[in-house]
Amino acid sequence: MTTLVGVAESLARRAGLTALEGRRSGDLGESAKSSPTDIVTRYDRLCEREIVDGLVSARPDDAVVGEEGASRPGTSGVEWHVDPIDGTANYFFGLPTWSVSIGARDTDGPLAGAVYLPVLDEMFTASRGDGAFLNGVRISPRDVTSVADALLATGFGYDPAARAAHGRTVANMVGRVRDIRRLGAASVDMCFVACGRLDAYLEAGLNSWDIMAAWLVLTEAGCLVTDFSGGPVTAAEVLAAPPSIHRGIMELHDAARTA
Ligand code: LIP
Repeated sequence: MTTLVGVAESLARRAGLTALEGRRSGDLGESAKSSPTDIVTRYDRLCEREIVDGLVSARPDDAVVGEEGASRPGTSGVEWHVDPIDGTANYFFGLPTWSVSIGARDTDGPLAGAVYLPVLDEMFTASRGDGAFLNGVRISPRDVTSVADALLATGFGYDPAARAAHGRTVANMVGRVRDIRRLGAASVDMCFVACGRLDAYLEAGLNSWDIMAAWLVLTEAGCLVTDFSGGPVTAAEVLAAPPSIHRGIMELHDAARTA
């Protein structure tokens, strides 16, 4: 029987190849979604359809929810959260950091997940209790001990007021860390913390499909993933870092928000 992570991995790879072919075709069929800068392409929809069809055939009793509208009830207690293209703006502009993100959860949290970066041919995978992997090799975060040394990543979401407020917060933080990156895909930021390419990540206003798979990659790699107050993470607030700097990043963010 194929494992949950095996299902996630093979569907993420297949959808990633579909999206890559779409990119090469040059006709992305894009349109605006929640705001003029929040775009969706024909390939977001096509990849979601491919993934949902694959889940229905491999796991007919599971529930599925997807960024482009997929919503299917289930009876097994397992729920899949699918972002067919996380980082659609990057995809549209031809930047390499976008992913296909597929995560499964039950009532105890994330169970299995795959985040696939087609341009880089990088597959991040995790299943609960079994560690986190990049292309089959176990990963862990960088050994960072001070906030001042940390390379932080963040994102801005699409709500204009929230973007402006977060911009001010980030301006208050940038002088206190090594530097700040905005790569443009939450799942990629999170996986990059898990493998030590970044040291910490924080963002507000995400959705379950942005974080489900990468949340597990992070925790299985040994990182802490919480909300901005150190409580249980929700899509509304994500703060991920190795335990050595998690509290420090949280305190810095808190001070920067109210400065
Ligand atoms: C996007 C993220 C990005 C974040 C946006 C959005 P999409 O996902 O991954 O980093 O800042 O709020 O959620 O819309 O490209 O799938």
